[in-house]
Amino acid sequence: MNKLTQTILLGSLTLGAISPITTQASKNKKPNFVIIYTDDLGYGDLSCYGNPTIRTPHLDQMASEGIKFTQFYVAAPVCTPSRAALMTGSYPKRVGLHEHVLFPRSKKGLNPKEQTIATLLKEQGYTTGCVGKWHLGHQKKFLPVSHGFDMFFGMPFSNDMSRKEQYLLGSKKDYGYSLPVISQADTLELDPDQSYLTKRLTEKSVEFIHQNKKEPFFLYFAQPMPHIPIYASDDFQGKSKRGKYGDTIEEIDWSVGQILQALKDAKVAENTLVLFSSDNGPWKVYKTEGGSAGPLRGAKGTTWEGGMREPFIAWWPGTIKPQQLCTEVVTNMDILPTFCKLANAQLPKEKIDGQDISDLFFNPRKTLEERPFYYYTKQGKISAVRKGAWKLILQKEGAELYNIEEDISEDYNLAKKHPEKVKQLKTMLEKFDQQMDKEKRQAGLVETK
Ligand SMILES: [Ca+2]
Repeated sequence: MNKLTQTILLGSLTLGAISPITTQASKNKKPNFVIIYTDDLGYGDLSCYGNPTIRTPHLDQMASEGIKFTQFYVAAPVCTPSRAALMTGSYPKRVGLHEHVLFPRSKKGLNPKEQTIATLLKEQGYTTGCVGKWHLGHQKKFLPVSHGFDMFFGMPFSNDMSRKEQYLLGSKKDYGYSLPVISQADTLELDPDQSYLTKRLTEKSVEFIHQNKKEPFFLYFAQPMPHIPIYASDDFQGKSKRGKYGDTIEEIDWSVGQILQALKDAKVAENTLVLFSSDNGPWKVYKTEGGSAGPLRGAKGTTWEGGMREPFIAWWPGTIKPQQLCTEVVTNMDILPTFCKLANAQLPKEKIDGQDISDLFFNPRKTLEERPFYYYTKQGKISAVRKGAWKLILQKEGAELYNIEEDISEDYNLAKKHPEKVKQLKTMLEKFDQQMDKEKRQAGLVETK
């Protein structure tokens, strides 16, 4: 045996001994994946993240049976870019969808050339379903069915992008459109009764799980709530202590319970990784009809922590140990490479920004190598960077520096005390964005609406 062969053999023996992935692989059974991605739900909206009045027993149980992450970031403080980051594993600017959200008159969408979680998993034999709000382009060439999803049932953009809903909100804004409900690429109806959206979308998701339980599947359940206008069904209206917003969250919690129960009923729970999060922070301008960011400063649309740090719960009975807490800095861009690793799928051919964090599922106390996280504004401008405990945020008046670990609420600006740190982080941020300018790819475009 030559030295190279010895090294390879030893290497694989060591890996085999420590990696639960090998156990999955040896069973030759690819795990199913479910992502439940809510809309505008804040860091402080769930009981298990400290909310004192909203009751979320199913999410609390999911967290107690799995891992609760405390430092999970989304790559943008608004819908479209956050979703682009989730689907592609990249900063929104890299895929050209960093400049605010798409509207019903937008001609842009996620470029069909981009490889998404769905396209990559589909190559591995997965059946893929998207239920709920897409918001990465409403024209046919941008819809989920053009991005690797076998099934789509839901809305192409936000639930307020409708003449009727704007009228009900008392606004004079007119998008000139009604909110469509789409099946695959066909419009089924316009302006659905939103009180029943959570129920209807949950039923579709449960149906998808049962229909595909024999094969590996990926379900992306993009909950359109609690984005304004918020709605809950009769069963939940007036039931929470936190008004209409609490009712809406409690119904989302019910929905999560239904999904987990469906996985148990289909006898696939032990082969399914379920992730729960939100696309961005709470829309506080709507006061009590918006959510809470808990101890975090800021809200949706800002690059303060409250705009971009979200609850993140991972559940995989039998593989993820119960009652785990993970305080590592992770992002929604890490989900794509993590799924690729767990499914033995190829990474995208083009450069991405996320990294595989599957080790944290098996050992939540593991320390990852420190890496920077960059915050872009809702208009797609570079705004802040976090590295380790430090966050530098650019303000009109100058750069501010916070020690996020000691000062979670970003109350105490330490820029004057640590000028070297400010300089170092500012250079890092500028270099990163300049590089991004060189590397960014184009969004998809259509000639007509
Ligand atoms: Ca959102």
